[in-house]
Amino acid sequence: MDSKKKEFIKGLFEIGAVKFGRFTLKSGIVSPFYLDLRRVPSHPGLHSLMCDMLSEHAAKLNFDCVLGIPYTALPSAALIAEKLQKPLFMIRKEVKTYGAGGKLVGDPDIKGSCLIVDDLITTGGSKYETVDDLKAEGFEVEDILVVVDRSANAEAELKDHGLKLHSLISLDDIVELLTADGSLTSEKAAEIRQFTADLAGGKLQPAAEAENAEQKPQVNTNSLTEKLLAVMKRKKTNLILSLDTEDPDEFFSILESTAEKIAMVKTHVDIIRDFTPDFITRLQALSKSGDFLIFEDRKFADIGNTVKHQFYGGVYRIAEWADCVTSHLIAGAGTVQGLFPDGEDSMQEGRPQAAFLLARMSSKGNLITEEYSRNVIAAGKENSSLVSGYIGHGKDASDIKNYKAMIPEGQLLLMPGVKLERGTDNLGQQYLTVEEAIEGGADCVIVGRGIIKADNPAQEAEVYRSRAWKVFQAREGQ
Ligand code: S5P
Repeated sequence: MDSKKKEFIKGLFEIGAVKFGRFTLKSGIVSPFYLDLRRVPSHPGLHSLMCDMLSEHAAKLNFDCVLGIPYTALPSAALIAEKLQKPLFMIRKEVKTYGAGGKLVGDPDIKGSCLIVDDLITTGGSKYETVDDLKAEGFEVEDILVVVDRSANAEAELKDHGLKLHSLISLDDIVELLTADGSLTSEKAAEIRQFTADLAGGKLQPAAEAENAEQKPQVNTNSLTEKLLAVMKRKKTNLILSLDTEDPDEFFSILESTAEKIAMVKTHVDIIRDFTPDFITRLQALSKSGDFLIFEDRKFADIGNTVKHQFYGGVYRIAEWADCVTSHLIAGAGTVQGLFPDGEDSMQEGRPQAAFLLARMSSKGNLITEEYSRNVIAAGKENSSLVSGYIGHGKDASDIKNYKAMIPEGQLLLMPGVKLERGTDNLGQQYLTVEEAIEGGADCVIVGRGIIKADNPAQEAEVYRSRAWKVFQAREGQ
């Protein structure tokens, strides 16, 4: 795969134009991936890369004019036409019932062979209407150029109709690259391949209109969740280290020695003594080299406007470096909406970010009621593009199971208050065992003093990692 293709696919993933999870297409078919190239023109760098690639490809073909199918492909068709100095046409989506001209927008005196440009192709059939419209207007059509070919057999199908399909990338290219760089698990990759094979084999029948239709996530996953799950799979760990120390030297010494054991490090950045921005630079470098995410346990709780300042501004500028954060919902869903005021698009440089909501707590005498937990989870489900899951706890494994049953598929349960043995501290913290937490349904355990106060934190982290992962695998295997 050439370097432009690689850069383009990574860019698509970063801006959320490619997502993995469970998505219901307009046809009702549940798809394990989601492609939305409508986002691309809003990212000028990525858009010009895409249009360069399209123009390079188009330059090798023989045609007289260019036609873009609305809406996503219109700006790309315009840029190709501009670059190659060919006449541009567009086709109307809505039928015009008055004035001159039918479906075609452009100079009616120009004819010739027309290159059709579109963003996606799922089935060959979806392009015939445009081909027929063009022919009815006196054009010839031989070539169709799309950005992503996500079909299994559109090329062959179109060939039978005398049309040649060209694409910049295929779904296979996306799956291959994102699996190689660890953004996608091999299980998910296999699921996607199976899905396209089933689609091609007619086992799943898409409605023709599904192609450019609004695809809405059915439940409840988002890119940060996928990224966390990919790290967990890759490193075989569902351990989150809660590194609650005031001493930055101790912080980094423990983090360096435990990095390979953890999926995320949970920080309370406001307890760090003599905080300087260097702390963040170092933390980010380690997160990259050690392949773990950064989870700032800020427990936002204020109205949306205030948390916006707390997240983006101040000394810590948490939004610039945290992959995820904790938030209460006592002030209502406005709190998470304040964290991500433009939805997923407010996230930094396309880096996925999300919140975990405190739906239950581990501390004795906390004031959270069953009804409150339920309402938090309902609001988290409503905002599932911003909420990856919940912090929770329970009396025992069976209590956690009941709680887990309330959590929608696709969202995660993270559990603090976990040690190797049950117990309490002298300030009301209550500990369950690793096994109780995971058997009950926790997807990750959050462990602080159990590891950082051990004589050898690295060794202890391995004990927690292996115990938690073993139970998790046994549970997931069922
Ligand atoms: O209910 C909760 C929620 C959280 S995020 N109970 C908790 O203990 N936590 C956090 O988990 C707490 O702020 C601390 O950072 C960590 C538990 O640390 P430990 O030392 O008791 O394991």
